[in-house]
Amino acid sequence: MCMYSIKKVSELLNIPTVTIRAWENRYQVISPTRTEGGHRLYSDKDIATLRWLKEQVEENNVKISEAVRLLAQRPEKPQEESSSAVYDSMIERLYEALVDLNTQEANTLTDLAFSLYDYEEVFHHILTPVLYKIGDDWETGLITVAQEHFSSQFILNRCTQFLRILPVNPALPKALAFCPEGEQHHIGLMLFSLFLRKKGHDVIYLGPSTPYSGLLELIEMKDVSVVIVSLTEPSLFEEAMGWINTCLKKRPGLKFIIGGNGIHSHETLSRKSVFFMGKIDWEEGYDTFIK
Ligand code: B12
Repeated sequence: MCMYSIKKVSELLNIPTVTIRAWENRYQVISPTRTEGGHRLYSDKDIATLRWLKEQVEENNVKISEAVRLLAQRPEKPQEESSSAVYDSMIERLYEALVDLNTQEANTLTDLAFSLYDYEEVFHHILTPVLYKIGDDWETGLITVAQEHFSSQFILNRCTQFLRILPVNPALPKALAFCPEGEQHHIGLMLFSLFLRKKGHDVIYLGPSTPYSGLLELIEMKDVSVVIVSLTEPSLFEEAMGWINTCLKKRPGLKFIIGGNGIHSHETLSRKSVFFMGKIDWEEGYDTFIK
């Protein structure tokens, strides 16, 4: 179970700390536990109750005293906040900040997310869904290209910061990560590179639209053992497989990990050398293929 400080609850729900304390003292609607130092700690259930009260006051124009009375009368108390409900609210607020081109608010929300959750949870359950929503709304014309560019650039910047600070263990196999020429989408590549960096692997990150020419020489020169490829555009898939086959003929010991929405499994390639990885099975794939 997650426990949250009053500051986190305040940021998460957008309710001032003084209001939270007032509701608690005046109406005893929630009873947070205390740390040894006496600081309040709120549960998911407390958060659900506060969120429900806030909705009554702000959306239904009900006075807080009346909202508390209604709460007591409700046959069902607000459900304990599931992580997915908290994720949904973060996704919604970050999305709003990004399409409003509000860097400060977007940074505050992202900092909050990183302080509440493990960073992989933030990437997979908050940042990726925000980008998918941005993509859907851009496709239907709800938001502009500028808003989409601002959002993806913001998220990419936040991810790059991690790549700089994570320490490298030189004893682990070295990786090289790239998107083939023509492929601009590289946030998925960045996330998987961060996953490997967190394990301690050195990752040479080449990023989007990288030409194949000269790559194998670079791999040999830098003693790379694992090559990471990300593809969103399906029409680039066959060429990528052709290049991998050529590499494997020259360097049979190389390993390739391929992911992204543009890939589909390829039976002709050896499963020992090439691993097609999905969206969430990274730990398992890592254990069976790289470790
Ligand atoms: C941001 C974005 C862009 C940015 C990219 C910026 C950047 N620096 O990456 C820019 C503006 C450049 C762009 C351009 C285009 N885009 Co765009 N873009 C998006 C958007 C909104 C988000 C993509 C993203 O980063 N998602 C978040 C990441 C984390 O998700 P992901 O890539 O799926 O990765 C996950 C998994 O697939 C996996 N994964 C990915 N790679 C790898 C690699 C490995 C090894 C592993 C293990 C796993 C893995 O892990 C990730 C976590 O789950 C999507 C919307 C969407 N639904 O994705 C559209 C989207 C991908 N774009 C689309 C289109 C059409 C385009 C353009 C053709 C538009 C145009 N007409 O110019 C161009 C193509 C450019 C090119 N040649 O590549 C379409 C793709 C349609 C298709 N082919 O199926 C989408 C789906 C939008 C839409 N709804 O129509 N885009």
